[in-house]
Amino acid sequence: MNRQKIFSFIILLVAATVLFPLCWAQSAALPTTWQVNGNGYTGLLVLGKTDANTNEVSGTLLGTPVKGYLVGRHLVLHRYPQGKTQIWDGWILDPKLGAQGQPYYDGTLIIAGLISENKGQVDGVYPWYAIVQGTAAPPTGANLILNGSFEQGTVGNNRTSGITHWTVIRDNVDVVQGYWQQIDGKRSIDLAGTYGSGAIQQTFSTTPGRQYEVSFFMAGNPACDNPLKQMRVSAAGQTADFSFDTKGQTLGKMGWQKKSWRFTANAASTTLVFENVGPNRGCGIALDAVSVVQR
Ligand SMILES: [Ca+2]
Repeated sequence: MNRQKIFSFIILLVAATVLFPLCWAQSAALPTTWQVNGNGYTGLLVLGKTDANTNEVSGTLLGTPVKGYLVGRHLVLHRYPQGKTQIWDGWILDPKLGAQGQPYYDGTLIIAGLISENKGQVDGVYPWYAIVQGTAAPPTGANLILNGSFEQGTVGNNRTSGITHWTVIRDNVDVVQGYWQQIDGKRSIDLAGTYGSGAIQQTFSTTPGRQYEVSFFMAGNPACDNPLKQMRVSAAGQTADFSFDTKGQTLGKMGWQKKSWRFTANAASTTLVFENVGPNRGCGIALDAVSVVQR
């Protein structure tokens, strides 16, 4: 590199340093909803407002609350899935100010960066990316629930977080594979796990004031307990009760029924809860194929 080129490069660097924050300040507001798609992670990143004094930003990432910092275009988010610590460290890029990375994208604003896992000892660093959707609302008809068919995770008795993207919030539930007649894929849930009466939940991004339709398949474990199984579904402070009579049903003929229920969101994220209710402990409501769609 000759002197003139070095000089030009320094001028460019200084100009970029000065202009970068100005351009950023003058640019349109940062989109709040991003579609995450990379390294096995699919779902939404919803960013809240950045604190102008501290640069702190919070939001939800793949349905779980996250906190972090947004300094200029540098975004760092901390996430705690299943007892681990993840740091999502990325840059917001666009074609005009895309000097931070290779402009391999088609002009869409993106976040590109790394995920590192566990504090201090980095177990793995993976490239990731998120593509902006352009609107706060996900595409109509998209299922907002991840692993709604319970096919990912640990089979058998689950007390905490063995079911990918779901959290067991009370007692325990069973992920059933091969035991009874399935309705969607290879696995489904018995909401009353071994000697328990459990509850599971998942959080996802919503638009306040919008209506959402929850759909699922329901049956009951006919092998023990009172034949009448009961369940409460709740979201955004609204609830609905469901029951299923296993009289006449067998493990080979479960009698799965499709059910749906609507609620209205009152916040930027909503937690959907399925809980087994009533006296049954061990053989409760069977649940599968959960979906939530914005109406
Ligand atoms: Ca399933």
